[in-house]
Amino acid sequence: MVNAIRSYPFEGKLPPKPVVALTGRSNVGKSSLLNRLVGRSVAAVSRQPGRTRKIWLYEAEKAFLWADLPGYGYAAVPETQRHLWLQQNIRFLETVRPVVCVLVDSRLPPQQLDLNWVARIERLALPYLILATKADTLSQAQRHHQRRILLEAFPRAVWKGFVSARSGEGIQEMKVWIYSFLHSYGKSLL
Ligand SMILES: Nc1nc2c(ncn2[C@@H]2O[C@H](COP(=O)(O)OP(=O)(O)OP(=O)(O)O)[C@@H](O)[C@H]2O)c(=O)[nH]1
Ligand SMILES: [Mg+2]
Repeated sequence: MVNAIRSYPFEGKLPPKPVVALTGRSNVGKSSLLNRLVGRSVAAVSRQPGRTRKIWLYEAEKAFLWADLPGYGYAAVPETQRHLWLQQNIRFLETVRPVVCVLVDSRLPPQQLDLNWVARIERLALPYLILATKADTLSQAQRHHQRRILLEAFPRAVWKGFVSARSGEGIQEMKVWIYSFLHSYGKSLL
């Protein structure tokens, strides 16, 4: 059972659970990954960047809520709209303080926008994972190459992994990792 609960800013109270947020550039595969993670097509997906226009929260796990965010860096919406999305994403990080999944396209070198986003997350002292998406499209050689690049570009990520919403690669590992992380993170906050 998956409840798409509400969009941010919230009305009323949220369940008192930590939040794990899926963030990244437009079209990197956030909503597709969310659907795979919860095992149902609850979030809208599109080939066109800029599909997700609000921050949506989903209640699918016992221990935490998932959040699916609008992407950053989509050039085909007006600058003012992009700015608004970014401001709202930042406010969400500041107020909700989620564990942040930063999705990066596994076929591309680290993008400046991703590095800027990670720098913001680090300034807020939030834990973040790097998830290299669309891994089903990579050859073994590309994967090897990309692994090295990601290790160098994001040394302070608490976890890194290849994921694919299409093949399911990395999904279970990622979930197991998040559960165990929240377990110890929750304790460390006490
Ligand atoms: N090959 C492959 N394509 C994928 C995968 N995940 C997503 N895609 C494709 O990437 C495109 C964008 O997917 P979305 O999930 O809508 O991306 P998003 O990051 O939520 O995009 P915005 O909401 O616009 O920011 C779609 O055409 C998906 O079919 C994957 O694991 N493998
Ligand atoms: Mg989306």
